[in-house]
Amino acid sequence: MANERTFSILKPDATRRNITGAVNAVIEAAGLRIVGQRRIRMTREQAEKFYEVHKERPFFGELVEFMTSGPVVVQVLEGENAVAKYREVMGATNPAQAADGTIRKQFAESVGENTVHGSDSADNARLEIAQFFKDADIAA
Ligand code: 3AN
Repeated sequence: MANERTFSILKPDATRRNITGAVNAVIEAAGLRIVGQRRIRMTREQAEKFYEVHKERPFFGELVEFMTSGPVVVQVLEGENAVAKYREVMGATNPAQAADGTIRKQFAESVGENTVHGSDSADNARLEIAQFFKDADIAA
């Protein structure tokens, strides 16, 4: 698998607890390079668009509330097989099921407040990156 990019969000529970550096250390230790990074306050419109695939799910309202409840750090990560690698480093959605050493096992508070987002495919990574970054800011 060639060099690849994925999209990451350090969620409001991470900025609130001042652990963004600790999470970034795990990301970098796994061999992923942070090639784009910006701390933002997501608008309701941005959060609803970002999580559009989940809009019929019972937790959608709660998810949008949470993602707009405080600052987030949006990131572009690069590395060998970055999409799958980052999913592995994040761990299972529910921290109770996440493997030892994963970000969610170490830091996540609950299935909703689970510290990080990572794209689930290379196609979604491209779309998600385009929602939050200009090409010129993340040029190789
Ligand atoms: P992942 O983030 O591991 O790809 P998804 O795509 O199933 O997981 O869910 C997207 C986000 O929705 C999760 N990161 C989590 O914040 C939230 N979420 C998923 N399942 C639940 C749930 N049962 N209750 C509350 N929030 C949830």
